[in-house]
Amino acid sequence: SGGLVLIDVNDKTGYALVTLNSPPVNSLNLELLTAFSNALDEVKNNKSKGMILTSSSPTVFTAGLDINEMYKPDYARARKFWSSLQDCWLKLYGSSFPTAAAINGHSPAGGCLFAMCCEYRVMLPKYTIGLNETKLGIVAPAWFMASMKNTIPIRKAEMALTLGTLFSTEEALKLGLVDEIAKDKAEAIAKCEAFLKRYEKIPQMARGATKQLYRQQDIKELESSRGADVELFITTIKNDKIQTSLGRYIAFLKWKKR
Ligand code: CO8
Repeated sequence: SGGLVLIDVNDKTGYALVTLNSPPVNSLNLELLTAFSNALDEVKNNKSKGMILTSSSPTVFTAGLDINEMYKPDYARARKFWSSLQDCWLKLYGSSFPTAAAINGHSPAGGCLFAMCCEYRVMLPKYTIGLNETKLGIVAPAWFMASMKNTIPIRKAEMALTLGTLFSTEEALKLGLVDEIAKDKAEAIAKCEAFLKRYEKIPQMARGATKQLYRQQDIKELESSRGADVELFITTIKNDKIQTSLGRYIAFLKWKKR
């Protein structure tokens, strides 16, 4: 149905299923990020016991940031865009409620970022996931890196980032970038529910505070430098070489479709 982000709270479990619903590939533009940020507020306010993040696309979790927001952009809009991405990361990575991702398709760049912000990842076979920014000639910000360091061994993270590796589901499992593989979306959601259920015996306050304390340093670093981080983004995308890379990448995506 209509909304860019669908929220469906399961009355039995108390978990909110949050579905990114911007066809064809859930590329994260300003509108989708704003809707997602609002959805995260709603899940917090409706006191859901946990959240499962997934996609309505049959083959793509999300294609990451919408490259059109970075290629020859309107700079006022680009500032809002980056700030809304910061909002989403701060809210998702820093949420007190438990989170899991049912990764039912490809999950490059920003898709991998959101998946890594969750505390558990279940992925369908034969898709790809990773922070592939260097392959586009761009640099993942430090807070993207922080989420990866929080997920996989630190040396593997450095190599994955510098190489811009997109891992297959099976490689991602071996690496610990995903926790389980599921044969289809329903099974992925069920496995996420089973993960969230493990917290039912743990006092909520202690659980949430522990998660937030564990992630506090990363959160604080961005919170204290949000304005500078926006300006760094703007300076970066103003660079001619980066514009050329992004333009080439868009052309490549169109070419590979033929
Ligand atoms: N942004 C904008 N449009 C996109 C994007 C995207 N990220 N991804 C796909 N599209 C478009 C395609 O161009 C195509 O458009 P059209 O129909 O007009 O030709 C349409 O969506 C469908 O795409 P595909 O035909 O490619 O669909 P497939 O199902 O074959 O493949 C994939 C899906 C695997 C997701 C593939 O589209 C893909 O690889 N996309 C690019 C993914 C990617 O590398 N994203 C990186 C984005 S950068 C990022 O997220 C972090 C940046 C950090 C900022 C750093 C500071 C500068």
